[in-house]
Amino acid sequence: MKVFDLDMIQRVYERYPARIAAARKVVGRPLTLSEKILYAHLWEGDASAGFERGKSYVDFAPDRVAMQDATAQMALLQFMQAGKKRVAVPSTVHADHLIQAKVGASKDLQDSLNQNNEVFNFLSSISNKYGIGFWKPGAGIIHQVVLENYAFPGGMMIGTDSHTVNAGGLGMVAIGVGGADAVDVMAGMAWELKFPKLIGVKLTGKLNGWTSAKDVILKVADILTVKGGTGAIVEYFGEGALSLSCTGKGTICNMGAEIGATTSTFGYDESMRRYLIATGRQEVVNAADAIAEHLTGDKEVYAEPEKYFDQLIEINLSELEPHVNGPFTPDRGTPISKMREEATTNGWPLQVEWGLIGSCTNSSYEDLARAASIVKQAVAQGITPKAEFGINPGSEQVRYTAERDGILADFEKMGTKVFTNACGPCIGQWAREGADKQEKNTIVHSFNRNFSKRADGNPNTHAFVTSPEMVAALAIAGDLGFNPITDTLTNDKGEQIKLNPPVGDELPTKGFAVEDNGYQAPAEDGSNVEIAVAPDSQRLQLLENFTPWDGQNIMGAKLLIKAKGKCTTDHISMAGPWLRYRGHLDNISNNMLIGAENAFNGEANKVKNQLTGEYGEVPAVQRAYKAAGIPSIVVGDHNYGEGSSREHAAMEPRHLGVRAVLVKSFARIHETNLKKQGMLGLTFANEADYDKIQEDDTFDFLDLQAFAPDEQLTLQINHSNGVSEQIKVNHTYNASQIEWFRAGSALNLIKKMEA
Ligand code: MIC
Ligand code: SF4
Repeated sequence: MKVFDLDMIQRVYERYPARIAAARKVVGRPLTLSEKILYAHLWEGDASAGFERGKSYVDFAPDRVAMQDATAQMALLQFMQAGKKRVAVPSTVHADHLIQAKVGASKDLQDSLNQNNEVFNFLSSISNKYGIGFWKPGAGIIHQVVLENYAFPGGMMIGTDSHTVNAGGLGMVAIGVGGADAVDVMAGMAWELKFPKLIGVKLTGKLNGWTSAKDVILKVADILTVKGGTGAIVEYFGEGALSLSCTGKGTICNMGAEIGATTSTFGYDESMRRYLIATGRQEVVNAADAIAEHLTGDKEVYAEPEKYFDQLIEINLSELEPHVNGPFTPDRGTPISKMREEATTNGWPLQVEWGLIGSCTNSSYEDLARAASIVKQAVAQGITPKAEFGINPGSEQVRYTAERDGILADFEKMGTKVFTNACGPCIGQWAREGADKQEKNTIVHSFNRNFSKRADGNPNTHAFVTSPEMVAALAIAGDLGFNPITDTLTNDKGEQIKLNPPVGDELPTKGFAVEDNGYQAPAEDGSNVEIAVAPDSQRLQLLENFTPWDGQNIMGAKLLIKAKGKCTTDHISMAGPWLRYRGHLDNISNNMLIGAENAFNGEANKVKNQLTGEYGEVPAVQRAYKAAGIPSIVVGDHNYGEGSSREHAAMEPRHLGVRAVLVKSFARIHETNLKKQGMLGLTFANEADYDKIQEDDTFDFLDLQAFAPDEQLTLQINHSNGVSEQIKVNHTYNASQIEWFRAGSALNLIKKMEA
């Protein structure tokens, strides 16, 4: 097969030496890999000045864009409005999120095609029209398909999914964004990002025994927590990094999303060469080898990293223990040797009911091979697995090859359900039997996120994240406290069996194979392709412009909800069953904030309607404010909007008339999404002011008319007892972002420029 967009990759590499030389001049010291990639992708071309990390807003020119079905709908509905004929950079759409896992691949995929026909047709024809490659349902999970086909060392891409960062495994700077950001790049405009801070992770030693690449990131997540990477690129280096496989590096970068990192990356090395060659991209290797020195950090940097990174972490792979993170948050790490004790102390059910292997994080050939080696031992030794088992291969290429090599057969011998090459249970597309009974139970999976209700909708499911091989061991044992390094299992003859550590080929010895990879190339000239959206469609809705700011201070805004604690994008705009409305803004708005905990009563989806004094569901109460023409605000806690890139979490409040979101701190993508959609995303200047917010409060923005970069805004809180107080709130809007707010949205501004 032909390498996709080889000419683009060669062009990027051709200009690398000059770009790096310019960067060296302005920065005036050795460069990290992250800086090289960033400076090589400046919108202005050769750097004319150095940037301040964590401060400067910089315009970049990413090389490509990736979108998945659940976010592409909104991204492309917006792109349609930008008035362009064709996308300006190579772009792809991947149908992976909308496919449910129920009985197994062939039936599930067919059911999904029937149910989502309208959406898939829309995505396929709009891709065709605008020159976008379309990967059909069943082709695989976006990030695996990107790694296999599109990622290249030293490249820069953005994608409408937070795990776009997976491509760091092939040495890219790949960043998750909202659809409106993708529209900028596809429309041929600059893409803006605050120049990231840099966290260095030095890996020494070598993985062994039961430890895998997943444990590196589980450990890093434990150290940095879900917000420790915010605004930073994590750059991995050291001898330990060289010993990891390319897909293993992908796993580590993938879950960098869970620490809020802008992205993560690794320098170009042998593992990447091997992977590129195995996936048919010798030409990319040839091109990369010619400029290899620019595709990794400078020697001086890695010799004295503390001088060049804002923060430095060191992990010795030789000493790293397998980790199991959870429940309910991916940063709660427990080494397997401590799990029994931790679980018992915290009342986590020890009995494991399901083991799931897959998701964009861990669904490579190597992942399946290593997990299969455990399963095989169990079958051979007469050990009956105690938990149920399901797998989602990452791509059709991986599935086909794994089937050829007998890996899937190993799983099937143990009664494993092989689901479609898609996200499946990872995003709540899992028809788990009995989940509606809401029983307290434990599952283990190799995914990246384990927020409450995510996989099966049951708030009492305790989901734990671990490596595929550990999922296999724990599911076979049916025991969360089982430590395969020290413990034994009883087989059907009553013998005590110790499992050998996992083994598995990094890449298939017979090479990858696939019959139909599921790719649809776009038309050369798509100008005649019609995009039809039925006016009465329940799944798709053409967008209307958001109204521009009227130039007045917002006065008399009601408090819609004061959210307490973790409020991820899953809480703000739930996935699972709601994925079906991702192309219909009004319909999906009925899930707005239904998962958020109301700080005043501890309940979800129950807030006071200040007009009637009665309690109602969040979307309904907000619709009442909207109907009455009354603005409102949302108040939240730390790391608000953590998780997904879904811009629905920003568009829904915008659509329903919420004007501002005021929180202690934001997750990066969500904050940008709010800005792009013309909302006010604000933070408390004094965190303790969160406590001042009462249930019956109304708010006046006193100096919005003077909204300016680096200037605080003043908010007057009017309590129902007649007392008013003023607080200061911070924002990170620069001048052009303030223009988005004034215009009503970034898209309104693009349209204005086109007109
Ligand atoms: C996720 O893992 O939460 C998702 C579903 O892939 C999201 C994107 C989405 O909500 O469509 C993400 O991570 O960005
Ligand atoms: Fe899909 Fe899960 Fe990966 Fe998101 S995290 S892209 S839902 S597999």
